[in-house]
Amino acid sequence: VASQAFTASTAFAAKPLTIGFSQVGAESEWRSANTASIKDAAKKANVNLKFADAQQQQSNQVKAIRSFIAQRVDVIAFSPVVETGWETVLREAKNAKIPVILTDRAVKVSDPSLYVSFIGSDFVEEGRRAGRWLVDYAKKNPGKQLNIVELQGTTGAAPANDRKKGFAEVIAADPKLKIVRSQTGDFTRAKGKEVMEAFLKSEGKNINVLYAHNDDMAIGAIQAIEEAGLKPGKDIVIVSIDGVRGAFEAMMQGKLNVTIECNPLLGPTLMQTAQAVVAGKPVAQRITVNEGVFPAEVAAKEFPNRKY
Ligand code: GYE
Repeated sequence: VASQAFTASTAFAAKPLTIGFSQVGAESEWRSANTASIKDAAKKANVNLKFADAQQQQSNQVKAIRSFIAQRVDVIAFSPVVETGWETVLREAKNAKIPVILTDRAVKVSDPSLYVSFIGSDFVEEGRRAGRWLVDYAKKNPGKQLNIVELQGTTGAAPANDRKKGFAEVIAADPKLKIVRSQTGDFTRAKGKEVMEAFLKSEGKNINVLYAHNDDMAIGAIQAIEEAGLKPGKDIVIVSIDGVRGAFEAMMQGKLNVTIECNPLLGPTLMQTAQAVVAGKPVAQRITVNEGVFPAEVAAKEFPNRKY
């Protein structure tokens, strides 16, 4: 239904599409892979890509979207840094009859016609997978209470909200699993390290498990754990999300216990969806991605197959 409003430009399908894309930033290995995928897919699809890096600031994204509207691009795509606060600018795009596609992260808006499609992972499910791995681990290692510290993603971001929610939902089944500290590390290595240092200072040897909303924060935290004289992956069990190369390397060194895959290679699907929308073809409002779970035991075998 939503795509019907945007059929006007179908007459010139042969002319290369112009897509304005507002990226979150360059905060993680995941993000770099996502950016590379989008740029590469645009080139292959002969799409004229106007790429803007928002440096993790919503205000920069709003500015970029307004500039795309002023330039009258064919499609606006963006990965919203946070979930809320988009109604006004998305209505401006709609009034200008420029279709909007969300990639990677979702928005919370009261009017679903403000975007045509959302391409990205199910972050709640990723959080559940992390939780299930830990519940399983606790079953195999029965005994005392397991104190968990949590490194959250960027405050207000869909993957931070949802990964927290899915994980909490699953670990609630086991009273031995308890989150003792939870704080944002903004999805970066530097912040992950800094916050883990603070956790170690206040909780000392009481920490049994680290749950990090992405691999980069886990990698930063691994450094903090080693500097504190502890063994990451052994003294502190570590569960994280993304499945980037750095995580596989950490697993092969025995420093990370499991990574839950989140696929950043959304470029080709974005280009296809944008072309379909402009051609007036119906597109799904929600496009998800298939993803796996990779425990340390399979890391060496899987490493050569990894694409990011
Ligand atoms: O997990 C994290 C990145 O939005 C799914 O953002 C993405 C997340 C990803 O910074 O590494």
